[in-house]
Amino acid sequence: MSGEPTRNSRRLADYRKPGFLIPQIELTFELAADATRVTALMQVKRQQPTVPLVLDGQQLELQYIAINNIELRADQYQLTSEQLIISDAPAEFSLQITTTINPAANTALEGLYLADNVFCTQCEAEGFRRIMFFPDRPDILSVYTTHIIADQQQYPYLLANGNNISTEKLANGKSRVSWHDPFAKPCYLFALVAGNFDCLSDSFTTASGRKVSLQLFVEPGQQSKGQFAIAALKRAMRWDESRYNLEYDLDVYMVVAVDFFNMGAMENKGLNVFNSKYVLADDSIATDKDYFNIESIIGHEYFHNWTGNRVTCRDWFQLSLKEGLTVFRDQEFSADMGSATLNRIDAVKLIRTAQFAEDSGPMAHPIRPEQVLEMNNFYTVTVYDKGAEVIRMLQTILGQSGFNRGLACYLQRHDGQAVTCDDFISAMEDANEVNLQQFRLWYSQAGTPTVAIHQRYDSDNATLHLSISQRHTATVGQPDKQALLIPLQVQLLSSDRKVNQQHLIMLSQLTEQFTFADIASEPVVVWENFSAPVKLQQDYKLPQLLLIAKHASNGFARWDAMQVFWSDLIRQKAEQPTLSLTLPDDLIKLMRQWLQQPLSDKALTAELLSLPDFDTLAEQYQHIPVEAILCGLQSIKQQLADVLAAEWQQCYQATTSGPYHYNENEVGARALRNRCLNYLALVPQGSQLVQQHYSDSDNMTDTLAALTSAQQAKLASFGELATDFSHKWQNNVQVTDKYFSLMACDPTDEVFTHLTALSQHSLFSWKNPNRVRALFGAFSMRNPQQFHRADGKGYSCLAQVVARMDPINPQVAARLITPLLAWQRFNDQRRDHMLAELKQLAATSNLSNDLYEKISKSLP
Ligand code: 0A1
Ligand code: ZN
Repeated sequence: MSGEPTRNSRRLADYRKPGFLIPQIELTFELAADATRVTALMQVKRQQPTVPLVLDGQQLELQYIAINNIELRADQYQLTSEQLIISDAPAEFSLQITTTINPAANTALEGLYLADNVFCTQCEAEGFRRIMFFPDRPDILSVYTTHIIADQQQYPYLLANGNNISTEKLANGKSRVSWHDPFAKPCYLFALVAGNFDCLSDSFTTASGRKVSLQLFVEPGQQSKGQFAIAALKRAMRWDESRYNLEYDLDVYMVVAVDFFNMGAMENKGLNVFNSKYVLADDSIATDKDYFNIESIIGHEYFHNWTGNRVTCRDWFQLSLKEGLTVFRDQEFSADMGSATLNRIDAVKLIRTAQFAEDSGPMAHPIRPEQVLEMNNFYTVTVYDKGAEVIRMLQTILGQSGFNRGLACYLQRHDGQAVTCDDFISAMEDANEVNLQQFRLWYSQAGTPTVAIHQRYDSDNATLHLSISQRHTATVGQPDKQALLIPLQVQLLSSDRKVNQQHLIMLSQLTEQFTFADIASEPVVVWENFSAPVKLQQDYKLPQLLLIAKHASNGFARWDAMQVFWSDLIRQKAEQPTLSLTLPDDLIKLMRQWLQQPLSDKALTAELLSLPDFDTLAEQYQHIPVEAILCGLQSIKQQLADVLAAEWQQCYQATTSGPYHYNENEVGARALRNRCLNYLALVPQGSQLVQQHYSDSDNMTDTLAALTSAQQAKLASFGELATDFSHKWQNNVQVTDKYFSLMACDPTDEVFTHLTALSQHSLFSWKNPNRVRALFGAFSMRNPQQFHRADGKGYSCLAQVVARMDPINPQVAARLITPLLAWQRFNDQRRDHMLAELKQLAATSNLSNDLYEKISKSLP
């Protein structure tokens, strides 16, 4: 069953209700590395007259098929490379199918795979069809019973969804373990794991007093590295109860950490599978960011139990129904666990870089896409993170209690169903008695709106007039757009502080006027919290930006004002490359103040003192001026380092650090101290300080801060420090990933030598997505100097990696190729190099659907 893959896109408009339902299924897995036998016994019920029963199936060997215990003859069904079709299926019957599959050969990590001696499944989005013949679509909900038979010594733990119902020892050293999940679920939530693990056990008593057993499975010997994840899980469970009144529903919640995984984690009912990167942590190997990610992803998967599992998606076009909502929920959780301001800043950075870039590129799609070739290509920042922004706007519009009412109505109304984004909005409308018709456009319209605010202050009448317009540019397949409902949360703030008011302005027209009376003196309009995923234009100059940066009540807005200032300055350089950039005294004065007296939120102080990164700036141009951005950033950074050298030093010394603890205050202090270090590396005394920082460090955050500061400042000591680091951690695969990423960010030509050498490192494997992403993902996403070299060497390096990865793991290959798709945004020379690489890839035989879809959309 091989040959060229089929290239049939599906459309949302073509959705049809299922022809048959499968309310119950009993599965038996006889696990063996290269020939696992899967027997499925399904209860099938016809829903539509005359239609054939169509089951999906890929890379399966059919062994046996019977209806009501009578084996079918070969002429009673049709088998293609992707489907099994039974034309004359009765109205209600039992269907038995046995297939064999080869988990050891499955390097795509979709379906059932064997890696590192662990059998593991990944079924979302359409991986179940690689396990057995089944209508692989999320609107078929079944109650699953799963039996697993395997060698007891090699695979002491045999896990599946739901509650354990029996464990038996068989003859010949095997065991048979059975599971039953009472909640009907779509097949993408099915999971099976078999392997040898250390198990951390804990328990959680729900608000209504039910005791839930919590089990975390990690690679033998790694038990102590699972404590943080378990504690985070308990915090998430408590938070969902107190914020949304949502309790866990099974007797056991299991999490398994595996090193081979395509994404971050997966919310399989009662049996989450996690990339070990987002579970394993202790104070010596995890950075503050790692701890943050673990808590947020543990939360995310747990929150899916209601938003995704109990109420799921009717079809994959509705993916944002569960993902946008669940990202929003995990963001709110993280905001409550740490610095809300920092969380908001980080979320906005992601939108302004990756999401805005996606919106302006060939893969632009609305948060509810309308046409898909390979579903795996739509697990995007648009569906996830812009999706979360859309949910956040609903909360802004309805207020937190109105939003919570709407969510409760949605979950109650649709419990146990597979529904649509429209159903979600209807629940919000009904619970709040509002009409959200115009708001629904956020689901169907792609692209980033630009909102421009023009203000006129009438001092005679003490009145502020705002003229606000929204502009929409065409995106692929969507030339015409309509006005959106956009909530703008603002503060009016005057320099004499006589005016200080909050307003929620609702935009609904392309151009609108708003008038505010009794405004005693001319204010600035401060945009708070990035209340909508738009680009905002206001023409503020330095004095207004400084007023906001100093005095706005919203931390996000203060940071944003600084970002606007730096962006404007770099733009001057881009427009006039010979210009030497000078920094205004008032700005230096303000930065000096922050360094001498940091705000109580030190993490925010660190952000206020940071320049925007390359990607944020690049996104602000239709044609990206690579050199101007890189040189501009470097020149500003050096000037800041020099002019404020004494203050960086003073703040560095004053921001003390005791033994490592992960908590909000100390995370903030480390961020600020390491920001100072990063500038200090650029001044003469810096080298010594960086080395000291490295040798004094008792944690990974400080260690990596020393290493990256040395690397970016091109300090002579960098090589020695990096070698020391790699030796120290040579037996730890997770820290070695950090070492790979570090070396991939070398801003000098040397990086290509590192990439070649490290791809032959004993811990590197092309089959492991974490390794490949650590090395080549870091190179293409975090090393703009070398990746965007004008001679195209960076592009050709990435294209070779993509070509090599596609036959091994198409999902990973398709994610890696993203930066090359944006060729239109670069100058002729870079554009030619990128296009040449894309064309060469396009000509490869047996290109996966994943890559084909992206490349064909991008090529002219
Ligand atoms: N639903 C998971 C993400 C996920 C998606 C696809 C996967 O394989 C193709 C794996 C995981 C989440 O949102 O966490
Ligand atoms: Zn999710």
